[in-house]
Amino acid sequence: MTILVETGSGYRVITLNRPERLNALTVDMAEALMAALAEAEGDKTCRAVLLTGAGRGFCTGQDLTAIVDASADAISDLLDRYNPLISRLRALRLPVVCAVNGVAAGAGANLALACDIVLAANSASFVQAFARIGLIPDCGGTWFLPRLVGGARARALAMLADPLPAETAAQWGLIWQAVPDDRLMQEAHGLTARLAAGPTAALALVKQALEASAGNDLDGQLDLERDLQAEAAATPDHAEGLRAFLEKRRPAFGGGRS
Ligand code: T3D
Repeated sequence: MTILVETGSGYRVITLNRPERLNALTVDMAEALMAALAEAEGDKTCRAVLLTGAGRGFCTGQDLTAIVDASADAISDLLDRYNPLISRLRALRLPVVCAVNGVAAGAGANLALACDIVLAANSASFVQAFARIGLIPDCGGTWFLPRLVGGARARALAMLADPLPAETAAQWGLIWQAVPDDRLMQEAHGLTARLAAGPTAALALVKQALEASAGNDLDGQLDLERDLQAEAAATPDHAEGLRAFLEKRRPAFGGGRS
């Protein structure tokens, strides 16, 4: 099995599972991931997703052994299979936490960056490895990098293809946090459980609003916020949040979503 799926209380853990190849991606694996995300979203009891890797790596991008003799057309066909995975993660109506347990290289780095909140073990690193093999960052790399770390750092990361240690990645804003290796999974589960107990519909609307902001001017974004806020305001979790505030207690969000 190229991925493993575990159902926890309120969330699912998806583990990339080709540890002998540092979880390098194959089309089968991308399709299995797509199916697992669809199942998570379709299960009303699932309110968050945690993505991680088995073994000492997170994911080293395309399995290079599979493309040794591939034509340029075959490579672009391959990206037609991977790109929907990146779009799906961004549009998923559930928060996705990524626990980067080791090296994240090539498309594997950008798979991590497509998630909502990225935690990494201190020993992990992020490598836009593409230039090492004469390619350009794909799977959203050229979109995520300048937005997360600015143009100067994006260019150096993409052109030099040097590993960026997790702690620097956190300092630069590429990821949320770097944590000691032995605390990574505990922290990641804690964060995912916290999100799973949150106002699920509102969190999905947060994703939608932030995603749209990249293509909107301020007026457009203000209009979108007004519309999405009306949707959030109509949820039982908003009513519960207000009641909890007035009653000076913690809210018990049901996470109802359409
Ligand atoms: O081109 C297209 O089809 C379009 C799509 C492109 C998307 C992409 O992701 S392109 C970028 C692909 N990824 C890379 O270029 C990274 C390749 N890997 C590495 O450079 C190194 O493995 C790392 C720097 C990430 C880690 O190095 P290290 O020394 O910690 O581990 P290692 O010994 O290189 O790897 C362990 C094993 O995993 C090794 O196999 P072996 O020798 O024990 O049998 C290695 O070959 C294998 N492995 C690691 N990454 C890949 C891989 N095998 C196939 N494909 C990989 N991506």
